[in-house]
Order: sequence, then structure tokens, then C-alpha cells
Amino acid sequence: MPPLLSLSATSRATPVLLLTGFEPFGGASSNPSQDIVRALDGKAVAGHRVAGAVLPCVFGTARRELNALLRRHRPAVVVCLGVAGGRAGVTPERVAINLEDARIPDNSGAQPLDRPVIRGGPAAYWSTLPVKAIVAALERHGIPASVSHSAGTFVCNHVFYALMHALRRRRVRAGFIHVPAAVVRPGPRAPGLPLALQIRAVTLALEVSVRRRTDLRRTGGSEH
Ligand code: PCA
Repeated sequence: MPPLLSLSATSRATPVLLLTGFEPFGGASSNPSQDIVRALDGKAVAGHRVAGAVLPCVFGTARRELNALLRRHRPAVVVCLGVAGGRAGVTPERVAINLEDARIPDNSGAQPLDRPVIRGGPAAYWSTLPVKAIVAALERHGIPASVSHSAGTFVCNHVFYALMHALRRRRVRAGFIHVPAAVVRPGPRAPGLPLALQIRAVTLALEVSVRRRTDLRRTGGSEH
């Protein structure tokens, strides 16, 4: 069938943007990062095809699945998502650290303490996404956002560190963004953002990640 043939020829030529999220964890029944990935899987963003995948919230397995996705898709850009309940806005992470110290068990019941993600790896890797430009773009659209300097020490940081380690010798822009809880009516007692706004925010973040090779020079630091 000619249309199918030409479709597969186009999709092979189109660079892939790998977008991952996480399954629910810690007793929750949903995870907005999973819902965002499902909404954007297969979509076109800035000349790239989004390949979405949901990772298990399990140390080790998540890292192996991520590495398999990198081998399968050979992506041009990678953005991993996870939820950070309690945060009010969207927070691109600046740094992944070589540490696992789980406050709660992962979805397999494992709870590593004071263990490196990769034995012998450097203490940290920087995100190669334009984190400040992403924040600026979100703010321009009225979406609360800030640069974060800690992705924690649970499975999100584990995946973020493993991602940057896997790509350390490759010119593939990659990083991690924490999204807040999905709430219908955000307020001081219910920090978070509606899911539809989060999908829009991540779409904007992906566009900026594809288009900007260098970050903006603007304030984005914090005192604590
Ligand atoms: N958030 C957790 C793990 C999975 C997720 O979505 C974290 O921040 O580590």
C-alpha cells in the first residue's frame, strides 16, 4: 500500500524526541507524568516525532528500560518527566546526583540507602536542556515554573543520572522536568496545576528544548 510505505519512510527520516514519564508510586492511583506522556506520544513537536514511554517506578528496572529506549529510538532530544507532589509549578531540573537514598520503597519494595546510581561515576551531571529558557517560555504563557537544583534521591534522580551518564559522550540534548500534582483547582492547600495546563507546559518545554541550543542568561538560582 503506497500511503503506508511513504508514511514509514517519512517517520524514519523524522528525528525522534524521546519523552518518558512514570507509573504511579507510593500508593497513588495516578501520576500526571504518565498522563502527559500518553497525551503527547506520536505527536509532532518542532519537526520531531514524540516517542512516549512510561517507566516503572523501580530502581534498576527503570534505568534498564531507559537504556533500551535510547538504543531503540536513537533520539535527537530526550526529556524525562516525573511528578514532584508539593511543588506549585513546573520545575526543569538542573543537576542529577550520583546518589540513591529512598525515603519510601519503590514499586518493587526496594529502598536503597546511600548508594550510588553508578559506582565510580562522577558526583553529578548537568542537564543539557536550556532550563532557564524553558522557565522563561512557561512564564510568558502564565504557567508557574522555576529552575530546580535538586531532583531528589529517589527513582526520578536515578533515571535522570542514568540518562546523562548514558549520553555523556553524545551530542543529544537531554534532561529531566518535574511536574506538580494534577489538581483541578490549585490553591495554597492544593499545590499543583490542572493536567491540561501541564500538557501545554510540557509541549512548550519540548519546543524550547528542540529549538534552543544554548540557554538564556537570566536569573534562575535560589538561596535554598
Ligand atoms: N516521581 C518520583 C519517582 C517517580 C515520579 O514520578 C521522584 O520524584 O523520584
